[in-house]
Amino acid sequence: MKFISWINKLKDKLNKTRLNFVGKIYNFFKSKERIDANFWEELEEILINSDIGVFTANILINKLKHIVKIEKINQPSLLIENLKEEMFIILKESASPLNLNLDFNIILIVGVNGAGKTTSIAKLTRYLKEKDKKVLLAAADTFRAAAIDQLEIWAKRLNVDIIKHHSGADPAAVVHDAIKAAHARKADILIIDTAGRLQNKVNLMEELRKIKKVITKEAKNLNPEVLLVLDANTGQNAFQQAKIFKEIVEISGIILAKLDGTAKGGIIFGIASELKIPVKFIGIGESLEDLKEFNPQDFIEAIFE
Ligand SMILES: Nc1nc2c(ncn2[C@@H]2O[C@H](COP(=O)(O)OP(=O)(O)OP(=O)(O)O)[C@@H](O)[C@H]2O)c(=O)[nH]1
Ligand SMILES: [Mg+2]
Repeated sequence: MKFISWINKLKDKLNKTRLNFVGKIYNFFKSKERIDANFWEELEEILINSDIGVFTANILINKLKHIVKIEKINQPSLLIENLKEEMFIILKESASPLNLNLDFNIILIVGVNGAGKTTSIAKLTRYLKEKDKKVLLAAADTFRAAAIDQLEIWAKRLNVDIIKHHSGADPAAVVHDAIKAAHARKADILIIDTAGRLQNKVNLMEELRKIKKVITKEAKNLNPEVLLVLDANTGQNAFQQAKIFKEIVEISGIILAKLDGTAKGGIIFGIASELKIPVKFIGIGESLEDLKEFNPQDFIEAIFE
């Protein structure tokens, strides 16, 4: 019963992607009578327009062409299940859960302004608290004046400690103090909020490099989870951001925020297949419970049914 209502909620939240993306695919497959050159061309166009990206659209088309040849399929509508299966495989191959097995872990949150970093940190804190983890927050976005206050409000609401300096302080120094505090207070997980000024790539690179250096030094070679928060509404732009951040810092996973109310959910396939970065969580609303572990099976069910 619980499972059914969860899938329904996900379906509801992914409504726009379902209608605009998979809905178009369904209509197309149903309207076509033959599988010919024209069919492949039009399918490619639909996939590319759905923010899946050229690279991934071509992978899917080639796989379907192969299936048509091997299984001698001649009716377009018979191919829908194959497409669904291939899309599932793309997501499944890149899936990888958050590493929670260590005694102590650090999650570094990066992403451009307004992507949803701080909100996702609050949601992630709630998620981890439910797993009985002791969470500590570090306000290392010292660039925007209100950023520290915003994180502090969440910390109070969630009843977790926060390490902060004044606005304008060195983010790496905040991280240094936060790691020391995390050890002293026996926290299980330290989550670090960062500033997302991609406009100045050199500064950002320098800032993240310094933070990583502090982590390596203070946390004894611990390999942090580096989660990039992307706003699903930005479609192909989110893809470009992921590419740029990947050049700056080793990204271990993605939080795809704001999947509710966007028709651009197709971007998730491009990220998984072309960038090979696992989507670890999806954000499907503004409240604390609106962050879900990404489950490829549920996602495919929700957009295809
Ligand atoms: N609908 C919806 N809104 C979201 C989601 N995640 C975040 N938001 C909203 O997006 C806005 C920006 O979120 P923040 O968490 O402040 O983004 P940020 O990346 O920390 O922004 P900066 O600190 O300015 O870089 C807020 O109004 C959030 O409520 C989501 O999954 N769905
Ligand atoms: Mg923020």
